[in-house]
Amino acid sequence: MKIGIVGISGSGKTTIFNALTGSVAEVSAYQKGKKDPNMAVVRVPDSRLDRLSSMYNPKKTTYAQVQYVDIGGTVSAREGMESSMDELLKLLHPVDALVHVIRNFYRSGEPPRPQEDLDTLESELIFTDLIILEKKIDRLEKEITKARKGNTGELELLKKAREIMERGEALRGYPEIAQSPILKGYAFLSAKPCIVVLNTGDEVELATTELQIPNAIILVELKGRLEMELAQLPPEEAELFREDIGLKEPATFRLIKESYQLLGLISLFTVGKDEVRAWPIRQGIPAQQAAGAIHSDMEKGFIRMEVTAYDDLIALGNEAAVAKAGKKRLEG
Ligand SMILES: Nc1nc2c(ncn2[C@@H]2O[C@H](COP(=O)(O)OP(=O)(O)OP(=O)(O)O)[C@@H](O)[C@H]2O)c(=O)[nH]1
Ligand SMILES: [Mg+2]
Repeated sequence: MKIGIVGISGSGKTTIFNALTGSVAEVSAYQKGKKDPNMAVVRVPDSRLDRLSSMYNPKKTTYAQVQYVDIGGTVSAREGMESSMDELLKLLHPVDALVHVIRNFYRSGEPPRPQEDLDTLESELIFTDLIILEKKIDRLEKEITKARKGNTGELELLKKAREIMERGEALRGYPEIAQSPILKGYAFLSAKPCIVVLNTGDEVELATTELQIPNAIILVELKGRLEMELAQLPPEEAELFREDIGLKEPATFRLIKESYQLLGLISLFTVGKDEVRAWPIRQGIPAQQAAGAIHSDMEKGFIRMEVTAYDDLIALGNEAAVAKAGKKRLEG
């Protein structure tokens, strides 16, 4: 499961990437001609896992993970598309969701224009999809008239998608289309779930309420540069600093948690003396498939799963008490 960090060039993508990962990728590198994407795996903070870990005292605690890819200089605000569409498509095709970073700080004297930047990239995504869509509709229509057969269901769905995008709307707001298995292979950019990160500088406070956020987009505001600097400090120092400014945890935690949800993932916990672990599973899948996330043998030989709800465990104190209260569930 991969999340692509996109945004207009110089919006602070690499800064946010560094804040998320604690790494030290060079900022402004894209402008200097470095085009390779930065990649990192980040653990998903989870206070429930921390609590379980303190209960069971295991040798090892393993967090769920999310992978981020920082894609350099996606679009230039003033000049429209800067990098070639093909290149962008190649990089974005495999990602499952997008984090769209928009600039909300002064840069070389230029005031922030978050709404304009947001709309620019949003239109680019839709525009890119429309080009692919038009070609495919054309081809399908020809096939159908020539052979008097063909996939009319697919054609109808593509036409519905076109209607939506011609109104300037992204497909992600229409789950029945965006998540349709028929269209999955196209990997439409505007169908990918998206979080907008308003990257606010220390010097300007812009009310987020002024931003018009398209449907089905989650907005997270954070101070990218400050968070990056904190993420690069030794943890104890960063914590002291945070206490000083009244922050309980890194602002990026919220972004990581939202990312995890955006991917449609929830955690299944396993506990024991050796390891307490959060396993990412797709929300809503049956117990047997969930067991498969832990080991494929467990899915094959699956009979039933005994489940304890986290809240019951915390309320009653231990597994025996949960069993005694008749609150263990059998699933599958
Ligand atoms: N004041 C301020 N400056 C920031 C902030 N975030 C990033 N910058 C500055 O903006 C410039 C660009 O930041 P990057 O993180 O390299 O932006 P980018 O989107 O990765 O840029 P490209 O990869 O070149 O497209 C750098 O000089 C950063 O120091 C912020 O929150 N506040
Ligand atoms: Mg960059």
